Amino acid sequence: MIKKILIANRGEIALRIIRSSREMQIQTVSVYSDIDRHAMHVRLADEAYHIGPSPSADSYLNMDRILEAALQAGADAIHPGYGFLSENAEFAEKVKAAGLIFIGPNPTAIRTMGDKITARKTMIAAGVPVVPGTEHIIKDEADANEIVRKIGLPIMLKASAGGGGKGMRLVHTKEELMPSLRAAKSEAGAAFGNDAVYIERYIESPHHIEFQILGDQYGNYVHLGERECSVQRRHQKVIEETPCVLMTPELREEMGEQAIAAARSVHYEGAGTVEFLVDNKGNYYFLEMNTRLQVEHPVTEQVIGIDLVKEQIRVARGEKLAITQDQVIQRGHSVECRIYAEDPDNNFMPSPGKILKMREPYGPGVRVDGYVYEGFEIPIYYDPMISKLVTYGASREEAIQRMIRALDEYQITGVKTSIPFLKKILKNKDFREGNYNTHFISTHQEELFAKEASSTEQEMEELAAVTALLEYLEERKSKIFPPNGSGKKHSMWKEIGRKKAMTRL
Ligand code: MV4
Repeated sequence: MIKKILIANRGEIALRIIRSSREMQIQTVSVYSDIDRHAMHVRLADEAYHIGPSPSADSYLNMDRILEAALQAGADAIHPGYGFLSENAEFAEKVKAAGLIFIGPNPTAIRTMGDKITARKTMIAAGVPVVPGTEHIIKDEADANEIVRKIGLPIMLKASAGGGGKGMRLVHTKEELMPSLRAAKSEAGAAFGNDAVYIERYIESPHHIEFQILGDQYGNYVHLGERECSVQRRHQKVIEETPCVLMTPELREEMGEQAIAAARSVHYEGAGTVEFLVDNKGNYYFLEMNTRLQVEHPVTEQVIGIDLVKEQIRVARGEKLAITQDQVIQRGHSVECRIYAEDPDNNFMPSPGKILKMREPYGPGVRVDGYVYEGFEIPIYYDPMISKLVTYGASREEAIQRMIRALDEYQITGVKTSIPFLKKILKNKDFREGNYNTHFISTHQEELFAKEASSTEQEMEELAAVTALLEYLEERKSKIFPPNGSGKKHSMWKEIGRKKAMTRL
């Protein structure tokens, strides 16, 4: 039984987990750092424990403090959310050793998929197609030459301890190979404390398509369809959608089965994601498996009609999957936009600060997974994501049109946001036609970063906020000092001073 869950996270995902827990009548415990004392996840949980200073290394990554809070609160499970400790095998082990349930896969699955060379080996053994390349760590320069001779150029050098684009290097020519190899190894060593590097053939203009899977503790699996995540900037996803425009029922069934094979090979339990690169001929290759609930999980929830957090909890408490593959039906279309406190006109610099005024969109087919409120100050210490705006529609066209409408309604002042940039993507012809891959943003650079449109919009928002404030002040002023009708100008400032003096008398 799970009666009380500690959520080892913050922000929108902490709220997301609190909500599902509450609907299941499970108590919730939040943890928070110094700066998050007044954060929404602290307010919405049944209990909250302070776990340390603001930097995540001292709080949200502090395993012992989190475990201490869990034991003190009498929680029987820990949900790690995404990021932070969610893919840390050692943490999953510690949670178990403390007699608690880790809401996630077994530590071995996390470890296997966390090391990208081990993951590749495991996939090859399971018969899942991987990008042609090495099955082992590159031993030396001769080894690298031999591999390149076999698979040809261009290739990508990737850090085994990396993932998500960290420590990657594209190599076009023989001359670049050795310097790139040396650089990649030293970078990986410095960044991850592990300089193991492997080689993959470079896939030109691929799509990033991932499959959501769900497994229980008894070896039952279903896949919940795909998400198209090719709209990325510096390996950060910007827009995700499901279903994917280029998917066919046949390809979906085949890739879904391979995703399940990947999960099965590591006895995966709970919700997980298998990422693939898909080329324009429909060839697909395993890339990575994410052993956590992902940021973009809501689009799957919208079209499948399932609550993934509840499923994670049910699996963790030992229930069998309630659905079989033939009961999984994708209905309609869903799009997610990640709203960041970043300045698209200034190289996406983080724009932390206080939310002054905010009006969030709602209405048919709109879901906002957020956590900020008016007066909340977005901390500099963590990811600057403000919210995820998710729309649902009967068709792709409706979901996109709804997204544009919702973005038009969305008003945030106090910080710069990625909203104007998102609108430009949604209005782009190629995006509208579903004609895009991982190069989309760089291909449409000029159009998407055309300055006037977005800065004008931002200025209009600011002007609207200032106008609202002036009108409010004007209204208050006329209540306190009704117009005297004499038409004679006098200093309001002096008059306020006199009134203050009067009240002191
Ligand atoms: C690749 C690739 C082409 N060929 N691997 C980037 C993130 C990381 N998950 C893997 N990435 C890539 N790996 C081979 N063998 C191209 C990318 C890539 C990419 C992948 C998904 C989404 C956006 C991307 C942007 C640039 C490069």
